[in-house]
Amino acid sequence: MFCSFSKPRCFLIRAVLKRSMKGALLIANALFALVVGETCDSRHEELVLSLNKRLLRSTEGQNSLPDPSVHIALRLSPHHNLIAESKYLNLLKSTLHDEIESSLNKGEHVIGQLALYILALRASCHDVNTLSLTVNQSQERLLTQLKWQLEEEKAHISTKQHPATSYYQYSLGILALCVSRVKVNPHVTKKLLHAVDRGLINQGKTPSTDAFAMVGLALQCLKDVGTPVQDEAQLDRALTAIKEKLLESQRTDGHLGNEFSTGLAVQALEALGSPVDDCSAPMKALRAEARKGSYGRSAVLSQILPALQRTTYLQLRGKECRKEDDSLVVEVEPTVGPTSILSTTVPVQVEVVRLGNVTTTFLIDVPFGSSLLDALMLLQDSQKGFTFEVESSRWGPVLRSVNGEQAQQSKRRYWHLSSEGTALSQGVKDYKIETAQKIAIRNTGY
Ligand code: B12
Repeated sequence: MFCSFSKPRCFLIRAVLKRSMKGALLIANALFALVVGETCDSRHEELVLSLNKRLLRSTEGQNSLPDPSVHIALRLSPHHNLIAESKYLNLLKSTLHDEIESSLNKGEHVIGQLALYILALRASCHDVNTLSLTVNQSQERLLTQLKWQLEEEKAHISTKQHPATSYYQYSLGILALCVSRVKVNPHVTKKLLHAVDRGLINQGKTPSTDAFAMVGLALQCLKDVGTPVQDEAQLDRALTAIKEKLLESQRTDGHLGNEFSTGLAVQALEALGSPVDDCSAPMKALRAEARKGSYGRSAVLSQILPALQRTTYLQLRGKECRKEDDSLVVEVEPTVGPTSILSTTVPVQVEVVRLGNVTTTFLIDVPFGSSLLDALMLLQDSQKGFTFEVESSRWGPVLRSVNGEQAQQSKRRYWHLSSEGTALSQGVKDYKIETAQKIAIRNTGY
């Protein structure tokens, strides 16, 4: 009966024992993590709660346009302040609603805003069918308008080989219909699948992790509800390709794409069945960045919070809004003392590349830590022949015109920003100048 370890049968027994012990150890570890709620970071919950409160605070006394993605993030959270959320929803239903209606009447493409608005309503379990928009004197339900917008975009892709907006917004449109349980035209889906196949999911001219994430969320939603598509295998291929792109986009610091796309990428991976657990590198990177204070802007935070809470936009489909925790309180923001004015200045070279590659270079010394916007204002005031204009957006001011030259979105152009040849990952107001550098502002097509 004794098993001598030299016998082949006993080798087998030993191997099986070893493997099952390893398995048992893994299971025991997982159980332990579950029981003690291990997160690899004992202050994970505390951080998430403080970000949640900060996002809630951003909705108070605001006089700019309410942001539907802020509402979605607040509603996806397990902690709520139901009164504040309901006030914000009313603001969306008045101000944002009117804004979308007015843009549609001007013939502007606002598919992304309309989609986010519908997702925000869904996040509060509001019956989307009770709301309509009056466009060119005809009143139509929100979802009907969204379907039309998608049809227009589909036609635009057929004639111009790209949507009037972007595949990011096109996907948001598909996602909003899918989450609202409205059938998506298989031809609309087909255009998106083609774009994935042909490598057209870009921001500007470079592949975009954010866009891959949004496309992934939309396609996964279609897959989950079993929406009929023309080619099932093509859908599966696209989902696999997107998952790979998202995983490949991981940088050495753990971020997927960059600091600002990691939130959406984590959310998409979660939805695509490749969960990013609390101990993973992207989650650690998100927490580290949040602690550094990089996610101060509410538009940014609204894309980070769902990821840190391991929730996804796909959950809006089955959201019931019953028995919700109502414990979230807005805390008074700690007052920050006056920032010390540093006397050090840094030299900045600003290179403006206009249409036709006409290049002009300006030099200016700016106080250490100035934003690029401050630097451009100093340059403008210094009467060296530099002028500029910005337009406001949810993400802050967007540079629109330089020395009288416009880079219009309607013409698929923008002023691309880079420092020492590397594209900036923030806009003019958030990017801070701490070292001598050459900033290039180039009129670019996308
Ligand atoms: C598509 C896109 C663009 C397109 C927008 C045009 C179009 N027709 O769609 C183009 C190529 C023009 C663009 C430009 C830039 N973008 Co961009 N963009 C996006 C993307 C992928 C989707 C935006 C969107 O459609 N949202 C849905 C709609 C419904 O929401 P919206 O608020 O109406 O969207 C508008 C604004 O977001 C605005 N916008 C787009 N990008 C940026 C960037 C900044 C700084 C600002 C203020 C506004 C802005 O254009 C959108 C369409 O009108 C986001 C990704 C994301 N995670 O959100 C990045 C994103 C917003 N962009 C980003 C950046 C950094 C830029 C640039 C600064 C890049 C550069 N180095 O030049 C420039 C802006 C330069 C300037 N002139 O001020 C960052 C912002 C990060 C941050 N902390 O501020 C993001 C998050 C991407 C990333 N992960 O790095 N972008």
